[in-house]
Amino acid sequence: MNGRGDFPGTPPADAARYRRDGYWRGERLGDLLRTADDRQAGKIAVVAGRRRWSYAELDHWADRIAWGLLERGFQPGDRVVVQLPNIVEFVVVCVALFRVGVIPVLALPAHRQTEITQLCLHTDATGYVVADRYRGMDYRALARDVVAAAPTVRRVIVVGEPDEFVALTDLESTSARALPAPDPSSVALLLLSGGTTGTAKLIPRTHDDYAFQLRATAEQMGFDAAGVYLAVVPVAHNAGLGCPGVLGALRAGATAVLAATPSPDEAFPLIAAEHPTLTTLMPSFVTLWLDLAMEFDADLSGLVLEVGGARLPEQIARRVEPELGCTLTQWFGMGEGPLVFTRPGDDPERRYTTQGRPLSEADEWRIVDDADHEVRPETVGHLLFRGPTTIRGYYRAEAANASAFTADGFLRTGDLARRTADGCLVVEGRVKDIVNRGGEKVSAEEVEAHILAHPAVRRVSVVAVPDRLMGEKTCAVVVSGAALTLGELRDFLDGRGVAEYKWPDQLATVAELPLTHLGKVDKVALRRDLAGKADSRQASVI
Ligand code: OOB
Repeated sequence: MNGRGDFPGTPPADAARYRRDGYWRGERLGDLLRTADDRQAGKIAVVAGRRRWSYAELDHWADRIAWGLLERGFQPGDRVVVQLPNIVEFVVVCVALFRVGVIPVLALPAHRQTEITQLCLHTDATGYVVADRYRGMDYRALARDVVAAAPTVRRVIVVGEPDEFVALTDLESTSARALPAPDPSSVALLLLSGGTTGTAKLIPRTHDDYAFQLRATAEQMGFDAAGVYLAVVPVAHNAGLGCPGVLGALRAGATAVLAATPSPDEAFPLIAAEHPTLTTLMPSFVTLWLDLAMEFDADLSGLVLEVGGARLPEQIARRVEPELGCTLTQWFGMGEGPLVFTRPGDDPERRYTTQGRPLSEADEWRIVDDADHEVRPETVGHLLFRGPTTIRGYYRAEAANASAFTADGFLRTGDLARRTADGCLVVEGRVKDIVNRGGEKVSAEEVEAHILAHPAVRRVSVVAVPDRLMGEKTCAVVVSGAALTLGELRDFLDGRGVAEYKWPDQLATVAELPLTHLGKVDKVALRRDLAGKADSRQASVI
């Protein structure tokens, strides 16, 4: 166990091996933005909107926030929930927290009262950082509800107008103090898992392992100080944060450009203005970029795309390079640490049809049958994963840990995959009960629990239905005692403070849910029934 028994860490023998072989090098994430020479100090680190910040400016800003956090009594090891969009403050706040050894818990801007309160309670968070308003949402109102429900949250820090809370500008301090030097093997940040359970599981990533991920992904993508990384996905998600993402760009001494969304009307002008060399996209947006590239007359040459988070259909993959003029790499990644991807120099067939090879030689992966026996190449099975970036246990989740890992420490990814004859991974499906909605993961169990609280609902099952743009959407299949519309159901979830991306896109009412011989809802049969009804246009799907 690690961090006062909060989670099982990497066993000492494996940790020693990862250090001996140079994967873990004792780096600290708080050293991001520090500048080795004067030329680097003046270089642009972050671009957002019309503003540009140099390494030196952000380095000093992060120090002032770090000093302010210490002045206000934040201690190394404390947890602080950070819910910020793609703005420069996300970067300086995270780096300041790393410098103090306070652990950011990275929530998504889409999360609402239910999710944030759960995160605060689960981690005993002492602080919560928000923007005042963002895309029509007042996060101070959200903070009021969270503080009332989670008493450990002593301070809410607001980027912008603080109302009764503390403004980030007031928290900053100019009185320099010695900063603690967190142990590189300690937890640097907590990421949210694309979970399967009723509440999100938290992923403890250490300075050592995350620094390795930042360094190795950048190197293997050919991304160095001359690079420009464009962040169009939420930077709070591992894909845009650390593969190499915004933090990897800063570690490499490169420039990170922050965009609010991947929508072509924002992304394409930014690409024309800033000439990024690398960006990360979920497959749903690849389709949208292909649909609209002609209209915008976009020139994407010189850009490498990292596409992952959900299945990229082969026919879409094959269109990317001829139609967009950029280089495609496919990624299979998880917040839990496994990273498998094609490199820009890989043969095009490999890049169009597989998710490539793992990040490091020290990564071990197995494809197994239901009895955990390894299967032959080209045979589909369960993907298990272990290595220097992959966690050995979730944070404060003893029961989930017992089933999510094998006895010898492999993560059960919940994904179905095969290994090609030349050693590449191809993801073929999954067994875990989630809806992968354009890369955003929705736990069926979590949504079912919320819907079941509706007085008209007797039984419910939440399943994925295919969607051209999003890949999958969410369908709630209910047995109800009274009339219920999709709108009413969505309003109900809104009222419960559930993030909008988890609300069902469709509602189907049925007389009974099909059951397996064990008495559990038979989701395979349910999906088949839904598809059949949709085909014959008899569905009560709204
Ligand atoms: C990324 O991370 P998460 O934690 O949001 O989601 C992980 C899950 C995987 O277990 C798998 O079910 C799905 O997302 N997934 C894919 C995939 N890549 C991820 N399913 C099919 N094909 C793929 N290529 O999604 C993530 C983290 C870092 C980099 C990229 C993606």
